[in-house]
Amino acid sequence: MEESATSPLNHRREPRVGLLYDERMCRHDTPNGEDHPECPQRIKAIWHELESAGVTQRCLVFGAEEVKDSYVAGVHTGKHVDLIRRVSSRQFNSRRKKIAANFNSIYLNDGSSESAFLAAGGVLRLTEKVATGEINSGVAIVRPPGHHAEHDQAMGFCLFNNVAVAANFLLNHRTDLGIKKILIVDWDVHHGNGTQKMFWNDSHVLFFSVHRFDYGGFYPAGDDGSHMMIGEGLGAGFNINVPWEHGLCGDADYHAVWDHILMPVADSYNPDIILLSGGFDAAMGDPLGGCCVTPEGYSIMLKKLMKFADGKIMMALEGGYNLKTLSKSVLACVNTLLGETSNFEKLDAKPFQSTWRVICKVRHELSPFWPVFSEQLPKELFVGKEKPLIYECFCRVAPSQDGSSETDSEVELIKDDSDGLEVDLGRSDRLPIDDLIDNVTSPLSKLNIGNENEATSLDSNAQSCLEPMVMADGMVSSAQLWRSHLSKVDIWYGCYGSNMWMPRFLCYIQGGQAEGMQNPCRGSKDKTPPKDILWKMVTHQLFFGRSYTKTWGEGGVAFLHPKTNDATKTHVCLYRITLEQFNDVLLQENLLEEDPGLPLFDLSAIDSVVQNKSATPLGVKEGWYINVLYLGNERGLPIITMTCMEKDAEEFKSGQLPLCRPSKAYESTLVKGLVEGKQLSEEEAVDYLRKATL
Ligand code: X5A
Ligand code: ZN
Repeated sequence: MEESATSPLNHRREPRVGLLYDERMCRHDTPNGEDHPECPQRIKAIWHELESAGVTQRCLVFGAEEVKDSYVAGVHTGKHVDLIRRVSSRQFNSRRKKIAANFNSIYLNDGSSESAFLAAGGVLRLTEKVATGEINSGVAIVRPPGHHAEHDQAMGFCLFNNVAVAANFLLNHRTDLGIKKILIVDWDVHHGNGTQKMFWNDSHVLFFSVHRFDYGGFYPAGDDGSHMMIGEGLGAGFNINVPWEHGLCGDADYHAVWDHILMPVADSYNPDIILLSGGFDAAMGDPLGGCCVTPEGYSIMLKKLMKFADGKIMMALEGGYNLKTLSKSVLACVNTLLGETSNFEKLDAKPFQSTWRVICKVRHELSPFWPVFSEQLPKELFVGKEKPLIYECFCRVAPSQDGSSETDSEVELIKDDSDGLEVDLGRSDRLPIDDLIDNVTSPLSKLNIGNENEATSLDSNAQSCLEPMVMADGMVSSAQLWRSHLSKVDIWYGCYGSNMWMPRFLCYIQGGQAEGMQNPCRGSKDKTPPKDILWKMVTHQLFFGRSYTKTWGEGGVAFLHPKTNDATKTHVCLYRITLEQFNDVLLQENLLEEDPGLPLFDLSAIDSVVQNKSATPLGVKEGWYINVLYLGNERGLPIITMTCMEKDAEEFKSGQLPLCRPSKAYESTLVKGLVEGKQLSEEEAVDYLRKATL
């Protein structure tokens, strides 16, 4: 870097930052003026913000030129390039809407084609300038965005994959520049599915994406964004996904991922240039993202990236739909590239517990490829590991300082301290309450795209979202949030007693009373029947204990000895249900009457039962079936069951607790289960149950 020693003030010369902007990219719009979040105003608002702040004068400003077809064809099919080339022409007037509707979340008008070629061309030229050293870094304020576009199709508001076109250009058309390793960082709130696929087998491009995933429920839904997607062939280990389990992630969560995943890997990879898929829809207040990143948060992330590749960074705009936070965030990024060194207040907010879980999963998955990931993370990082998850947060409307109206009031996220643990005011991301509720509940519901298929999928999406209850005292309970999350996780529930008989088990799911039962069940909140049924033998002893139960009257009921014993084999019927349903079964098995508002058995409990083979539900001390056992896994999902505590089993054995034959009604329920489940004949089943004893 040149130091101007002759300058009277001995100022370090400002880095050369290129800005690319071209109003012609505003011509891409909805065909009949319908509202759409990906609107022309987005780039106008950014440009206006940069001008008002006076930063455009400190940068080198470039207009866009249309990309050559041949460069786009490096990552897209010729057919797709031709279609986008021609789709805005008059000959396509009558077919254009239909073509757009055939893609997922795409609109097209007579300006789309030009915008798409300018966006890709702009990103390509600015990237080239960074690569040659003409500028130190660049920001391409372009639209339509690119990272969802796949080799043969437009998708998710994206027509061409602008960043992928530029990366391919450097690697295959400007080999003279000596760029052999490109790091693509995608911090748009959505997964960069298009970019991932284009460089899936390529070790010259390390693709890193951090995005909201919601167990595959967030756009672009499915498994593509999972942490398991690490690339293949020569590209194995060169695709890194960091999938958030939920919304509300903010600076602390992103910085934790930067510090413990992206920085170490960038250090090892040592890229020649960084291309940033800079979407700003993870920004606080974004109508689609539901996350909480601040402009300072983005600055810090960018600053950390500037340590690599000699600061050669080209940022291309992707999403970002709140015009205010979008333009403030881009301004913060440009200032950062210009070398601004304002000291941000030390952010003392803590990452979510789920963030540590995600970080550990990603590091584990990629540790065969990146030795730094094999290092153990310092234990202090996990302070409060046993502390509540996001759904145990409450959002409280704090009385405003000056007593002004409700709309001015601010929201604080605090954790429920009813268990006497410290109240965590760390996450004091401040948001207007309406935004907060909207962002958590309906990240997609405001979208209305002129596409029938999309409309239905949006509806069902909105439905599956949680509905926090606003309570009388102004508390907003996110008690329903845990249901929404755990409803997306499947497990196998292993049954060895009356639940082996499907009609009896269905009472726990759908409510009601099956033959032989003396009481009805209330059922689960989610009445969906099991998605699959399997049978398995386990090496735990089956026995009958207790002498009376509310459901079956006189007689013993089935237990599994919590310890394995290779000499005994027990039939277990596995139902594939959701973790939410498992929680409801756990409640009913233990006759816990009230909905606890919190899950008894959450994802960390699953982690712990898999690791330790046994776990007890959160906060439950009493109950006959509070010992959750891990019985192995089937098709990648854990098999769990519930039985008595080990000390109870010992007491049954020693006679302190009564062992007792089952009643006729109970026994015949188990026989029906084994017979209808095609495991045993009636005689065999009777014999099998008679032999079951401690
Ligand atoms: C670039 C981008 C989002 C698409 C959401 C579609 N696309 N529902 O942010
Ligand atoms: Zn996005």
